Amino acid sequence: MSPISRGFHRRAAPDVDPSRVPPGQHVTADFPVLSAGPTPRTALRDWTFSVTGAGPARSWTWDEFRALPAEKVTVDIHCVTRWSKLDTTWEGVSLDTLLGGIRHEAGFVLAHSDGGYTTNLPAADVMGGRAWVAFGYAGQPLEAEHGGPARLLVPHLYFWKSAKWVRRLELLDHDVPGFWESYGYHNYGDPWKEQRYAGD
Ligand SMILES: Nc1nc2c(c(=O)[nH]1)N[C@H]1C(S)=C(S)[C@@H](COP(=O)(O)O)O[C@H]1N2
Ligand SMILES: [Mo]
Repeated sequence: MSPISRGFHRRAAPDVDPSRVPPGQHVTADFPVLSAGPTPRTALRDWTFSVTGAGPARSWTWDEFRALPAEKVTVDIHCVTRWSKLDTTWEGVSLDTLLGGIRHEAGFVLAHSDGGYTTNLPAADVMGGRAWVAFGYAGQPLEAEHGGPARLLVPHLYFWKSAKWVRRLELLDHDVPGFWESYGYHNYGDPWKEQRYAGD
C-alpha cells in the first residue's frame, strides 16, 4: 500500500468552508510565486521604507521599521489567477501605524516597489486594520520570492494589490493606475465582486 493516500492529493480540502472562497476561486495549499520581473535583493543595511506626498518625506531604516509595533495576522488571500489560500499567517506593521502620525488629506495611495512595480489603492482601504507592510510569513522572515524583506499585505483585495518588495507609499490627491491596473486589471479589485479586469 502506498504510504501516501490518494486523498492527500486532493486540490481543496473537503473541510473548506465555501463561504470563505470568493466566486471563481479555488483553494490551494501551495504558495505560488507570481512576479512580473526578477526578484530584487536589497541588503537590509540599504533598505528604507518611506512615505512621500505629504510634506517632507518620512523614512525608516530597517532597524527603525522593525522597532515599530508589529502585529500577527491570519488572513485569506485571493489571486486574480484564481487561487485562494486560507489562513495564511503574517507578521507586519499596520499602515495605521505607518501613516497614523502623518497629517494628510490624500484620497489615494500609490505603492512603489524595488524593480519598478506599482499598485494603486484608495487611502481609506489601507486604514482600519486592513493593510500591513509584512516582513514575516508562517513564523519565518518573508522569503525574497514572496516579497521579502517586506511587502504590502492588503488581503481584502486581489493579491496583485499586495506589492512585493514595497519601499515607498506615495500619498496622492488623485488616482494613478499602477502596473497591472494600467494593463487592464480592475482599478479596485474586490475578489468578492470578481473585479478582475477593467469593466468587471
Ligand atoms: N513588486 C511586485 N509585487 C507583486 C507582483 C509583482 O510582479 N511585483 N505580483 C503581484 C501579483 S499579480 C500577485 S498574485 C502577488 C503574488 O505574490 P506571491 O508571489 O507571494 O504569491 O504579488 C503581487 N505583488
Ligand atoms: Mo496575481
